[in-house]
Amino acid sequence: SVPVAQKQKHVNNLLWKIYDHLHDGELKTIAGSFTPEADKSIYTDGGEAVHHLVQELNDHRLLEQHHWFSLFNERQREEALMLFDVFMHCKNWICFVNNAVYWREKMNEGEFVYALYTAVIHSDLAEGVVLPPLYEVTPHLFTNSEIIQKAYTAKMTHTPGKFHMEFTGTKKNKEQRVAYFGEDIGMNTHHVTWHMDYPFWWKDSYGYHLDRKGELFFWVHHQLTIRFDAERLSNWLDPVDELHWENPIEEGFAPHTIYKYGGEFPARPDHIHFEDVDGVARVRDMIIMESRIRDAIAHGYIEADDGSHIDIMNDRGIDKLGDIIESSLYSPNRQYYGALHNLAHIMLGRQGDPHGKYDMPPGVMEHFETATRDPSFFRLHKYMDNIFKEHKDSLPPYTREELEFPGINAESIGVEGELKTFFEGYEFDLRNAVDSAEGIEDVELKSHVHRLNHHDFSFVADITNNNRNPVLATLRIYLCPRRDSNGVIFEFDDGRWGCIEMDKFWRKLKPGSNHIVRKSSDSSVTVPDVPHFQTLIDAANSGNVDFSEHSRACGIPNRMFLPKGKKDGMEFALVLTVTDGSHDATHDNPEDGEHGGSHSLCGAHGESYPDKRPMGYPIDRQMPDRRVFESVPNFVMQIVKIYHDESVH
Ligand code: CUO
Repeated sequence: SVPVAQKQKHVNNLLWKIYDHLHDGELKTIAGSFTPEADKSIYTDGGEAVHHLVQELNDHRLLEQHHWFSLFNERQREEALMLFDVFMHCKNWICFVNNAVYWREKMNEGEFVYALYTAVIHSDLAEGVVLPPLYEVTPHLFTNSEIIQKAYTAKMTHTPGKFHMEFTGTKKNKEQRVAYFGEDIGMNTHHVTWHMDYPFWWKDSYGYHLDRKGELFFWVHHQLTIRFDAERLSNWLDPVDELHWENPIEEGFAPHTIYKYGGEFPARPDHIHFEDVDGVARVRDMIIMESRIRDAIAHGYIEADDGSHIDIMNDRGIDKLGDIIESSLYSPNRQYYGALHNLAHIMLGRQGDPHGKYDMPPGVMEHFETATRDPSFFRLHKYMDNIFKEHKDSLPPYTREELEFPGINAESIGVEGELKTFFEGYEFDLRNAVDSAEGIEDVELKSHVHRLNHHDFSFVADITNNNRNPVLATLRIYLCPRRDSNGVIFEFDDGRWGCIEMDKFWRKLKPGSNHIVRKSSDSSVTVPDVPHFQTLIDAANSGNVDFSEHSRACGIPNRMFLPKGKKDGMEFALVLTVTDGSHDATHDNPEDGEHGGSHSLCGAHGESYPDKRPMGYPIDRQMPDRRVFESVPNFVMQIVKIYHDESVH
């Protein structure tokens, strides 16, 4: 079998300068004589998947190279998935890499990158391989056109350069104050990776079931939405309002981003009304889908395509709702409920040219890499979040018995160290943004960005176990903005929906008092920075590729763990709930494993979700009587302040 350092090297070289011919001589040699269908015994399906793709190639049906790619384009997605299917049916790495080299030269580059990323994530053959950060593979989707143009000039004049990337827009646009969130390269990596970990096109025949995929869709986007609202509050802005099909979109957007091939991303003026989009959907269709979904919530059941009713008035209802709203292939009735979310992305992406009069390429909303740059992303997701909330609010509040943990007293929750945010400079590599020109050597090209970070700290908790025996406990920590943009304290039931999940972990509690310290860097919602592409190249060349902490790129960047504070402090309620781990935990000995670092938002790769409770428990359901929450001895709350250091580090 092939050592992982070798595989890493292959993946690096396949992705380096994706728009150029393969540089790596070794890869070219191993694939030099490769014909995909020559030996069908290298595939688990007898070569069926690859036969399909070869036919498309021979019939000249495949999308050309040097053309934009969007996952939301049905035909383009179909082609990318044909290649994904080939990778997933390879019996060994040699088959995988040979096909990669072969199809890299034949297929559209965007399709190829997408197929390779998703296959490396989902195939056992690629275990241990770390994917380079997409912002250093396809930088066009993560930086603005001004930077790209400067990089080209620098390359042609052979002058190394570092270019300062500004956030899109001007001070005249209030939205610019929070652009650091929607345009953060790490946040975008989290978002695009989540959609690769949990693709809407996933079928279990690829090898396994994606546990609670629909519920994760709700939860990961709910967390994005309320994190964005928390950032807005710290910047003196109101929370996002939901969009609606019959109302103006309000914010326009000028993306200042450019495709490698395909021109500028289209812009959209302020205050326009939704228009039907030719070949996609009518506004009327969107309203019908929405009302069918709202009816399902009101009735408490979904109508499956075989006419049966699926009860959603329980903990699992949210998972089914997520499936129908996104919609994924897990949806029990795509015919009837449609694809509200996916179509909405396209609808929003096309509002600048709804009838295709100007032959514009897809908008930023039509790529998961770029979607959060557009303020309408958060309006769209707030709209869907409110539909999910309608369902959650239709469930009965938790009873005292469902919240209690007999014998357990949560005495205190607090912080060791200071909750302090700041902006810092960070550089990433732009060399892959520009073409290799004959006779012109690579020069150093970097983009310099400002990004949010915070000082390290720990959560500290004291818990008394009055039972005679040790118990396994699930600790959940939430951080909830305390005041609205006018400084008024949130009503309890409004405030709880805005709670940010900070951590979830398991501990054995011995009888008596337990002092628990949990480092901010250990959080179950975050991941560290993805290693630079160059770091991965150097590591593979030296044969030293232990990147175990980077096994996944899905997760909020740890430096954005804390929402930005204010100079004089911004108030949050810090909430700890301690519940019975022997009831909650899916896996044995959950206190030993971390299930891949970011399991709260991204699950445990290929396994069942580690926590049996609904995501967001216990603040996911309405709480008409706050006294229940306050009187349960295993819950505790503390007001904390997050400060912001205004000097840039
Ligand atoms: Cu992640 Cu709309 O689902 O972008």
